[in-house]
Amino acid sequence: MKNKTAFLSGITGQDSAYLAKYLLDLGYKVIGGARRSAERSYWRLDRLEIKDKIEIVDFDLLDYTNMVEVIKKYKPDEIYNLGAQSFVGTSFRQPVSTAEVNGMAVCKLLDIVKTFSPDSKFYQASTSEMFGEVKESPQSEYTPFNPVSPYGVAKMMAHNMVEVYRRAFDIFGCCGILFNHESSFRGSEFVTKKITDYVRAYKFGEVEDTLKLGNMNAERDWGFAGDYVKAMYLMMQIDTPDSYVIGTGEKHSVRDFVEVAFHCIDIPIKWEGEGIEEKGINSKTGEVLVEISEKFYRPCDVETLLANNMKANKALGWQPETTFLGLVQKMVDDTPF
Ligand code: NAP
Ligand code: G4F
Repeated sequence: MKNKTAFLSGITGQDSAYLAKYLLDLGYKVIGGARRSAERSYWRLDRLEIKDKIEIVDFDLLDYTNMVEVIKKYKPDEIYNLGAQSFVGTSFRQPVSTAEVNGMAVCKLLDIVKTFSPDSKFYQASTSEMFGEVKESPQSEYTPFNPVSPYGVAKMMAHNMVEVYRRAFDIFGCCGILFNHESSFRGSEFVTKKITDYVRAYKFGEVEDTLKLGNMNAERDWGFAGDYVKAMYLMMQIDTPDSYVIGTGEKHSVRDFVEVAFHCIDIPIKWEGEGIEEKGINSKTGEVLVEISEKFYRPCDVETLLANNMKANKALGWQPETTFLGLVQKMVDDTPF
């Protein structure tokens, strides 16, 4: 039997690295789409030693002609649309480009699939950020969306569009409503990576300043990216395309995350002060390690997220394998698995 072909947009990102490795190990031919930049970085693929096993092609979600060319040429068995402007904070400063890449481009890509490769299965990277100011807790596939960021609004448009193309045009379109998933491959601006990079630097005596953070009360359902890409794959293998919530069912605040990360290097943290005056202190030495900066607050924030992953558990047999402590430890140790 011929090996299946998978096309992954956003091949330079965190999730594509894990998914590409997973699919290559299953015998897939993997084609990775990367947009042009002054100097493309494949450090994640290099760390996994898979860069040379992937066919890299130019692919920009903002260029219709380019998207047509790639989909027409490869007609992949499976398309995983993982490319996006993925940082919520930036979406408040760049709402238009975020809407173009995360929303409108997905509509264009779906139409290209419908026209040039209607048998391709399509995976869309939807997000728990669409739940926004949550209407119920925990959140399932039936919880109404209520986004509070341009990122969430754009992703909701893409999500709804996939569901329309599934119903109206019979496209095999799946949406993974993924809750926050992290790893040592996470981009450095995300809060988990920012914290764990600091903790590791502190361990090696390499910090010169305190760690500055924003909303410490925000709660997230944080899981391990390596576990989540398996759910993406599973969604594309069952007979009927659908949308699934993927998360751990456990939530922690940013403050908890800081404590657990320092615990990984045997430093107990105590907290003093409130709001902008709050400080995280090394309780062994009295040294101030964490301070609050208004710079890292958002105009609106999602205060809490918690997944109900029952549907994925039943239909896909998926469940997370990595514990919260296991995830934080991997990040502090800077190990991808
Ligand atoms: P990531 O590490 O930020 O990767 C995003 C990728 O998209 C990068 O390869 C980036 O390329 C690419 N990209 C950006 N603009 C593009 C454009 N105009 N055309 C083509 N590619 C473009 O994100 P991730 O964490 O792997 O997330 C993967 C997907 O899942 C994203 O769609 C994200 O929104 C979504 N998601 C993530 C999470 C999470 O917790 N990680 C949760 C839910 C949903 P450059 O390297 O050139 O910037
Ligand atoms: O790490 P974050 O930037 O992730 P956020 O906003 O939840 O978005 C991530 O998860 C989404 C899934 O729900 C994805 F769709 C999205 O692509 C991305 O992967 O922030 C997490 C929380 C926020 O409440 C933020 O306000 O941490 C809070 N926070 C507090 N201090 C901070 C900081 N966030 C960042 N990035 N930097 C801080 O200093």
